[in-house]
Amino acid sequence: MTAVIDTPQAGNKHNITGARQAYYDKISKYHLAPLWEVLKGLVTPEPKTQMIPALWKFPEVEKLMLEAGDVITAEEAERRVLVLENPGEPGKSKITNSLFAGIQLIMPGEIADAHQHVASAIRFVLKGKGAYTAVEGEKAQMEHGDFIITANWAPHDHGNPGKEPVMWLDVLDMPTINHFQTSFANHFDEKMQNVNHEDGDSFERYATGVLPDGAPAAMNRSPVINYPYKKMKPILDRLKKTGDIDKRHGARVRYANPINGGPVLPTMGANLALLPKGFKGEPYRSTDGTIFAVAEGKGTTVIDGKEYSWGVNDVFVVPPWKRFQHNASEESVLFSISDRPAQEALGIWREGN
Ligand code: 1HN
Repeated sequence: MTAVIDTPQAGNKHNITGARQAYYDKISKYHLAPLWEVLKGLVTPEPKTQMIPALWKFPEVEKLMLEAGDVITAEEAERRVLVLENPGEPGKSKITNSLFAGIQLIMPGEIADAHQHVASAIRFVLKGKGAYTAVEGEKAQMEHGDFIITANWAPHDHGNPGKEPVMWLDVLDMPTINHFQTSFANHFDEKMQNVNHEDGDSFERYATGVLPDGAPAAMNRSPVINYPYKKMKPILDRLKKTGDIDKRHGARVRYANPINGGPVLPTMGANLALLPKGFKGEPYRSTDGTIFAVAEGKGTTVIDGKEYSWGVNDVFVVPPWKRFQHNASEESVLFSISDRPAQEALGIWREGN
């Protein structure tokens, strides 16, 4: 038998390429493919992402969003949301590989009907007063900076009986759910769900140092519907006052599930951080691509060597493992959300500088 040593070293490159290609063509008919041709792209020495850093300026988004108010009603749209598309992957309805983000508008007098789905959602309220989100029987009045959760399969509807347009940031784990191809959804016949818990009920019941007697010992999502900004901001002020300021993140709290201290949702976790005026953060990176929304203040964040200037209600995204560093020219408050809880549950989360 004549063995042809088809290696580039043998100076026979042209020949092997042809032979290999013929082999690849042949095996493809059996739905087989050579791992060795793709291995380096699959198992990379460092996280690789097609996502790129991006920032959405609120004044621009607000103007375009209000135009959507003229073009389509909330009823027609079901949800009047402008998707924040990562420019690295337009058309995929993703801001990171695992998360969806959008800006939602509800005009005075409108209702966004009750539905439920497997994807979990959070709202971070940007602008306007007088709207509510009803979740699992609690009607949460929405105010700037409020952080509202809608867990897997929780019925939810929105309404605006007030006088102003109301806008918020929606973040959903939808790309994660669709990665597993496990999406279910259901629309209720009633436009609005029955509300039997007053505004703030779940916060007072679960997040003030006591738990209702008999509360479950294990719960993989928080029972709190709204973490109001009015209650969170003074905690940041306390941290600042005593100098509890992380060199990378500022004076930061993590929104917690009061049942077990864990993240608010198994797929998404959020933080709120105060950056004192003049704060110049140390560089940081982590494997959880992170979405930031500016609750207060003004500053810049350098992401992967490029500077992004932000102001109130701007939203920006730092893709996985991209180094970032915050600077605050005014005292600022940054909300952030990522898929860190999901990565931690799988043991794959890493951080560095
Ligand atoms: C959704 O149900 C809402 O309920 C917002 O407000 C955004 C994006 C994708 C899929 C479902 C909402 C959404 C969504």
